[in-house]
Amino acid sequence: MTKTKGALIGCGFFAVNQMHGWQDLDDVEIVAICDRDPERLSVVGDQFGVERHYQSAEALFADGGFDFVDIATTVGSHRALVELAASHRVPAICQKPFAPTLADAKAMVAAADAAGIPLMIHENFRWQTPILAVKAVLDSGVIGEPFWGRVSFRSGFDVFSGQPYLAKGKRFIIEDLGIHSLDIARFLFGDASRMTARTRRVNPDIAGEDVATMLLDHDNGITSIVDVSYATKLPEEPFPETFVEIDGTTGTLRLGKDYKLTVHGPEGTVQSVVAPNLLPWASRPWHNIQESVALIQKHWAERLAEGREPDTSGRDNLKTFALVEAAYLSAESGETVTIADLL
Ligand code: NAD
Ligand code: 89V
Repeated sequence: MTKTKGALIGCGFFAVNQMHGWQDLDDVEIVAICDRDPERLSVVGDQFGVERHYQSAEALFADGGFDFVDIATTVGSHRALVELAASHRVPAICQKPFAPTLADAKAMVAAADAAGIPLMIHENFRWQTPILAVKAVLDSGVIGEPFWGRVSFRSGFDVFSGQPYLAKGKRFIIEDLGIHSLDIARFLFGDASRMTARTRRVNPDIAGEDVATMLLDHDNGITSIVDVSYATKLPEEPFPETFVEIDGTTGTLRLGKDYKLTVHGPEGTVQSVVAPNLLPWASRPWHNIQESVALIQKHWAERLAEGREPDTSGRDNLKTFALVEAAYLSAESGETVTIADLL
């Protein structure tokens, strides 16, 4: 079998999951890795048996020999790296958040389009098994036409020990975590036209907001609430579970703690557990996110082979990123923001 060859840029905290995800795919091989930090290059190179190491992305692309690049660096480098991939006409995956600003994200989509390469944002939360289960219930029609929804992520988990940069940015929870929740809202309820948001910083040791409450008007008339918090101290820590509530014209759906799904419809109530699979390399409580990494990367490999745009393409993700930008604008001004004014 001829394998699709990939290169990974950024060998930090999260990239290890991405390397495992690639290793799980029989028809993909990561042939080269790149990180400015030689120690991370050695750690990841040794763990996954990758011999070609680069400290500069320019040198990696100059040598070439791969069919796509997986960019797993933090947001500040995303635009330059995607534009570099485009200049070499190499299909690219870029981690979320897409870019520091919407203008950067638009420029990245334009660069990929001009080069004729696919660009996928690694927006994996919609690929979580429980979220896919919720979508399947909605599509089945059992709760009728949804008219109200809530996507909620409230936790007191210490994310700063694994990802210290999260404590330093002026923007925190909407840009890092709310971005996933907003994408889930789009996935379940469709595109949104207006955003109203309020934010707070509860933790005095960080620079950005750690609580956000967002109200979305969706194009199809659904109203949803997306609420996120890293300042919520619960008796049982739910990290990293997303809870979902949906009311429809003929029933309701609730996704709650420990992945319990309750669907109430005209025929009665069905309860089930829609827990993610614990992949051999995964560890609790991250296994839900880790499985979604494997699933989105499988999706990329399939779409690349078929020559079709991935679901979370750069073009699609501009609409999620616009909600992030709108939430910050709304929280700052106190006004409702019209999404079309940003796109
Ligand atoms: P990290 O700081 O641990 O790792 C980033 C690595 O990239 C570092 O080793 C750094 O040396 C390297 N790097 C940065 N700029 C570079 C450049 N220009 N060239 C080469 N190497 C460079 O960060 P992380 O926690 O692994 O996060 C990386 C990205 O993944 C972030 O955008 C973060 O938001 C995202 N993330 C996504 C999820 C998810 O579920 N999708 C979860 C966690 C983190
Ligand atoms: O998924 C993420 O983007 C992570 C975390 C779950 C910690 O917010 O940064």
